[in-house]
Amino acid sequence: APRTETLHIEGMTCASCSSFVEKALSRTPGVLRATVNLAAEKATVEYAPNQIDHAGLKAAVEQAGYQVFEPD
Ligand code: 9UX
Repeated sequence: APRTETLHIEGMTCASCSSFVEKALSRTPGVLRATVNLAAEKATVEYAPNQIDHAGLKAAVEQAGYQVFEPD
């Protein structure tokens, strides 16, 4: 079954940034749906856990040029 995860993304300063991250996540294999809220600095990602995991989602964001904030 699909899972939904919220990622805290840092470094997005305009609507083009959030649009870019949204597209990057949406094109990532295993991602079913991704929406990014610029003001909230959050991405909501629905994904297939047998195809991608949290680390993979984080890597996709980082490859797009942004950071994922991970609280300790
Ligand atoms: Mo907006 Mo983001 O001009 O890297 S696209 S700041």
